[in-house]
Amino acid sequence: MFQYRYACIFILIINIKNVFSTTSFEIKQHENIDPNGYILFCLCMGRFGNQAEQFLGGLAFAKLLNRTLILPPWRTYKNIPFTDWFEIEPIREYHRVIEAYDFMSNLAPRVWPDDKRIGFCWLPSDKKKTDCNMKQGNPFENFWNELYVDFTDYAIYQLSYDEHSVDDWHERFPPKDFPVISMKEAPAQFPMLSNNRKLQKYLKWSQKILDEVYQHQQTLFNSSKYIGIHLRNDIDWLKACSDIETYHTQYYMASPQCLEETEFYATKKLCYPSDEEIFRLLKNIVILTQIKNIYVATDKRSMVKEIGHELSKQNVIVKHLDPWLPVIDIAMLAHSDYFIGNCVSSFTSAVKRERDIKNLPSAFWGFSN
Ligand code: GFB
Repeated sequence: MFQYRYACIFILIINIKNVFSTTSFEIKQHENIDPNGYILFCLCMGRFGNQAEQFLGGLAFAKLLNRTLILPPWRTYKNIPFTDWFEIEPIREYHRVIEAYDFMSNLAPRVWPDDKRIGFCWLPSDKKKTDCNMKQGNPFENFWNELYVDFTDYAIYQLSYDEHSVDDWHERFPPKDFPVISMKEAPAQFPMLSNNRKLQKYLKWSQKILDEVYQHQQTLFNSSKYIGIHLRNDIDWLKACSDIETYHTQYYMASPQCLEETEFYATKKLCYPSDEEIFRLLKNIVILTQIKNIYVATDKRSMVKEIGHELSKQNVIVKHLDPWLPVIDIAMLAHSDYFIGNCVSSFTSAVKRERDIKNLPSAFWGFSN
């Protein structure tokens, strides 16, 4: 009898322990999961500058819907985890985010099981959901494959991404039925809305990128002041600029960054400045700032010799790195003491936004000074 009573107490203690540990385990799991749901999208349009503008729009949209943003990988010829280039914590000051590979390994098995993976496409109402083609072609197919995502169903919508549609989004796609809204394209405009430019302040370079920048600054200029210039002059750009004046618009690719509050339209001079314009403006800035070091970032023609020759009286030192990663050029330009860029290029706009946040001076070819 005595032994039986002890055995019962022992079993009771074990059960109580189990109850507590199960409960705390469940709570712990719940703590990680956002009951408001998640948003994921492919940065599938253009290269880094385009992607960065779209990313900031998508970040603003995630906050509007109050869903956690799954930070998408940047897209080059492969997926680059978001955190390879940028820190995650500063973004959390603005909104809830989780890195995409982290989400896929740790939360997707519970939040987004294989049979719940619905691809979302903006399509006109006369289209069917089978027209969504989430994974058709490059980079779409590669983007999702590298995240190990297949879709079992599709949803099409004609909703916009601004504050007027928030209630419609919640009504049509409540988090309990659609825990993850995974979109074919970024829920954002290109060129980006001017109001979202300020979100740049949450994009802080990763330590790895910063270390590389400081190393180059040391090697090239002994860590002294330099003027950074962006020369966008490859053949794709020549083509893109060739008939720009026929559109009579302020909204040609990234051009709102300098034209939006003016009465001017985008011009060829702004888009593809002549060598003379480059020498003219650069010389003015060298004389104005008394900075002799010049860092050239370009996709094609660096003009190192030509600039050295034209500005020989100013004793300039002209360096071009041609880094393996284009974002190193962006970070080098963003950290320069004066910057001259191409108003129509979103590569420049990534630099300019960062400098504006830090109150650093910038100018555009064919536009100022
Ligand atoms: O950044 P991005 O979207 O700016 O694309 P745009 C331009 C790409 O060209 C960069 C390379 O991401 C780089 O890969 N590139 C341009 C550079 N300038 C430089 C530079 O100074 N240094 C280095 N290292 N690389 C849009 C494209 O470009 O132009 C569209 O996104 C389309 O796909 C359009 O091609 C015509 O806005 O300048």
